[in-house]
Amino acid sequence: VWTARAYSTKYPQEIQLDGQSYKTDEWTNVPPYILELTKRQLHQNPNHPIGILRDLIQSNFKDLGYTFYNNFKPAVTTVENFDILGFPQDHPGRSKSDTYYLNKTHLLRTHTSAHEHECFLDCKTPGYFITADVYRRDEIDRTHYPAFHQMEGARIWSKDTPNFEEQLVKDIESIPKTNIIVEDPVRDAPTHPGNPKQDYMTEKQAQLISIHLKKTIEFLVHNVFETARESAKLAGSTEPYLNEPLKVRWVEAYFPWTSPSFEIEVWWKGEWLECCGSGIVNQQVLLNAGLTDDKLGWAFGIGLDRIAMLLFGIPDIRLFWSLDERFSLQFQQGKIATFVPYSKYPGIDRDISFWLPGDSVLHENDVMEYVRSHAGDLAESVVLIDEFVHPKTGKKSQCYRINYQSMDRSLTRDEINVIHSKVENDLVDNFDVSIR
Ligand code: FA5
Ligand code: MG
Repeated sequence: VWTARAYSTKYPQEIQLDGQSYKTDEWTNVPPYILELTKRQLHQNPNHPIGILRDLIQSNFKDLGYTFYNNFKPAVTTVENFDILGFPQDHPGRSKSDTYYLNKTHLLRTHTSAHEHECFLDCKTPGYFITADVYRRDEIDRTHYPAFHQMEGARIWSKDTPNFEEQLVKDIESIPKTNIIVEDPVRDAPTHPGNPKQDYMTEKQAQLISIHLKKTIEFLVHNVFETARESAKLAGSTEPYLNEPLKVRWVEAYFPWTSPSFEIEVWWKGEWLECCGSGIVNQQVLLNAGLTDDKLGWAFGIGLDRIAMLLFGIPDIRLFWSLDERFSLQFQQGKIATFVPYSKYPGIDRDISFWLPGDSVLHENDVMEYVRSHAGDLAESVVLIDEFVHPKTGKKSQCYRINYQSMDRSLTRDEINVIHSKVENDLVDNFDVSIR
């Protein structure tokens, strides 16, 4: 939550973005450095790892009946990002601590699902893919960045198709086979409370559509990870997992606009990685998009950045945004090359400890934001390392550890001192904390 003072000192009257002007108000919380990121469009760059990964997936699906949308602008309305999809009014995703608002009615999309409705209406093929940059206020570390990329997939049928269930079976059979191993699910999705089969389709239809969805995502994941293995082998790796079939598992999930809902996890180097949320689209969302009441289908949303980190051996998510040629010249259209680090510069840790005022509304993400506003990509990580309440005064104390590190050069103590003081001053000015 932002104080009035933070708002009035930080934001101009109007924000310009993609040829539109947005009047700022008490909801505005997009800092200038985030607006700058919207210009980068990494997924459209054919020689950038994110663009290469998008091309790879698109090429696997090019003859399977999908339209590809890659040009949606990041500013959307709260209706598109939340309401149309059935997000409850009190969903945490709507809060200012999680989402970048241009103003009360417009925000930077937090997921590609914000464009589902327009594609459902526009699309002339059975399915579509949307790739776009998405924005979330979040923690800072090697795998989290306030901007990342998602690819949305969706597929629709009409229940009025002659021999509909036989058609679904045929459509399932037309998905290319993989040798992927599917482990037992952690729990069956349809048993999740509030996540049942929808009344307007039969048990059989829901089952077949779920199978079509899962086989499609397994095919996608299989292609991407097989490419990752080949590339690792070419780079000389002899690790045993490279020769074992890929293992995945389906986990029950909940999304406001799908029912039932599933998440796939992929076993990679000894860990289950959450890759992709999905489910059978709620009929109301299809009706909201202007489709007729005979339509049914599935949707999924996959995060591209963490997968690209695995594919290209990229150790830190910030590198994707680097403008250093030692990074960008390593990647070429159609090639999955393993990133060769050009050097590792030492980081500098700085702690910041303070007492919070009694009625404090300071959120962890606010601290992250101030650090990023002053340090930009020099902020490698921000971690809340200590928190306690004074037994007598009842006052709360917090300590954050900030690691400053550059991808491209050595930092001096003096420049870090300057940045760190600015962070301290901002916290004092805007949140009335007292530095300890
Ligand atoms: C969604 O965003 C849903 N829109 C996905 C969806 C689409 C569900 C259609 C149902 C139907 P989620 O917040 O879990 O779900 O994000 C989806 C994927 O994005 C995650 O599995 C993860 O791979 C990636 N992701 C999420 N947050 C981050 C982050 N901060 N940095 C990098 N990748 C992230
Ligand atoms: Mg998730």
